[in-house]
Amino acid sequence: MKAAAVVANILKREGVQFLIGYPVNPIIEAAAEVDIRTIIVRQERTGLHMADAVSRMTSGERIGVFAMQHGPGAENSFGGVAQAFGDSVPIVVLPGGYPRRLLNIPPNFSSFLNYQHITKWAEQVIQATAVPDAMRRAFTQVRNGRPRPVLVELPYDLLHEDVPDGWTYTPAPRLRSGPDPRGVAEVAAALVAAERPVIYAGQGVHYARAWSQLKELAELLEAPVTTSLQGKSAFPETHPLSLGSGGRSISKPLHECLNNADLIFGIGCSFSITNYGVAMPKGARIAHATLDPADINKDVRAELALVGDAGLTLEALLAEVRGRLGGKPRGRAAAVAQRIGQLKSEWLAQWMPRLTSESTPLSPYRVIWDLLHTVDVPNTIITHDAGSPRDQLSPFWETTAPLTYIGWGKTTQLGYGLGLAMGAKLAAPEKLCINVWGDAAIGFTGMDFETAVRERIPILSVLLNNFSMAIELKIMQVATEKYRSTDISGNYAEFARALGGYGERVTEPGAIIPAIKRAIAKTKEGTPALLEFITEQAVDFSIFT
Ligand SMILES: Cc1ncc(C[n+]2csc(CCOP(=O)(O)OP(=O)(O)O)c2C)c(N)n1
Ligand SMILES: [Mg+2]
Repeated sequence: MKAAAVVANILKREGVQFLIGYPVNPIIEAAAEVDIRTIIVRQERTGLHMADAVSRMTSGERIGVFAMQHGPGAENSFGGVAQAFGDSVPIVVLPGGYPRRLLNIPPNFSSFLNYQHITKWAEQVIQATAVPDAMRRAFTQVRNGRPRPVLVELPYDLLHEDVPDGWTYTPAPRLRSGPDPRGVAEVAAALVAAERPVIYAGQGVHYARAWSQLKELAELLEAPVTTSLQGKSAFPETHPLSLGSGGRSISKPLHECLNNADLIFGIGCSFSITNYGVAMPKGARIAHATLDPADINKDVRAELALVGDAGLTLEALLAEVRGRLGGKPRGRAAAVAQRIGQLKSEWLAQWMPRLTSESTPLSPYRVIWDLLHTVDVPNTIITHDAGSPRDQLSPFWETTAPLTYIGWGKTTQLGYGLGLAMGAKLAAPEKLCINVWGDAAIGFTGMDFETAVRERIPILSVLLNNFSMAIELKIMQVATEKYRSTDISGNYAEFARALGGYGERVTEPGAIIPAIKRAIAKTKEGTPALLEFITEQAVDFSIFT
């Protein structure tokens, strides 16, 4: 069997249903031969974003895989892999390599060398017989420990060579490790002793599918819960103990409760300092549970720490906390919920004029508010983009079911959201999958709307067109005044139609909801839709300093 066919067979055994890729790479043809659906994008970056969403939306149960050619394909993929590394997403990247006689000779691009710092595992295969071993190593790495991209570079000539009969392959296991029981007792004691604890959940809870354990612990401790952007939807945001998600912009209950916490318990999170995550208050007491010891004491000092899978950690803590509390809550919940509820009403009252604004150009907040109240939220997966749409969407979009929001931002590549929505639709075809982006973001990856049309991936794209990079207005005042440097232009509804999708431009507040309904109907018929809302250059965000 040719090495390319061996790779395809191994992917099949690993449960891979889609090979997303861009030619030339013989693995694409070999995958089609074994009935793995091949999906060809318009540029590598979007394909990686799609693979990324497949992994995220299945909690790593089904790993997204992307294949591209040596040289330009590998070079052009860098952004997609870097984004997955930044946000800790487990994907398998299969670049072709130059033929072995030219493999490591300048100026030929070496994926093995160049991807070292944005993968957790990178291997260059130089013998056809080593292909099964290399794939076993890659899948074992990607399924275990800290989720991050892995890469196997397969030289072009090698892929056409025979792997001798007799090779075998067993799918890689997914192994979990639990926290030290002594540490669990310490953290449980601290949580029980705390008067005003706050739980901060990261995406580790999604990967461990530990949503019910998180809820049980929060309800037992009667503690408010927030999440990182990546962890958003790990806890129902309509729950009386929810503070909403962290991010650059946040809710008032989150700001107040976090700053008044006497203990912050982070579960399945890295606590990495980022502009796109809520900052931990100075001097806060922190208990940090994560599966990656490299995150402990990295950006925040942890008074207490646990290393292990988020599900096993929460289960161990639940047993300890139950023991200490005699199995039931202490009767704090009503007061905690009342305080959160009051802060939330104050905050929403302040924002309601923006969320229900009748002005034109449209308020982006009105578009988001109408969208939230038109879709079936638990059956919708939504993602933001970089720029203002992220900071406008994330605090006001209340998730009610796990894995219904794809939050990101350890690095913030404009244009990421489109591929995420497309990958989410592949992983969860029954859900409405939406990306909300600005007119600068569409400039990066917009051509892949054609991929959504051609590959029958009927997403809903919500474009907030303000003919500007509004988020940059404050910091590019002179360049804007002198040279119009933040201006951009385009008619994206026409663009969507030109690519074979459904496109509609919306300018009036009363037309928002009917347009959303028409677009959803189109997605149900199998046609991707793009709604282009003409919005004001809003620069107001729910930021607390
Ligand atoms: C690849 C990349 N380059 C640069 C940036 C920096 N950046 C963040 S948002 C933004 C402009 C966003 O404009 P738009 O998408 O139209 O949203 P708006 O703020 O206008 O609502 C820029 C340049 C980025 N996030 N990603
Ligand atoms: Mg804009």
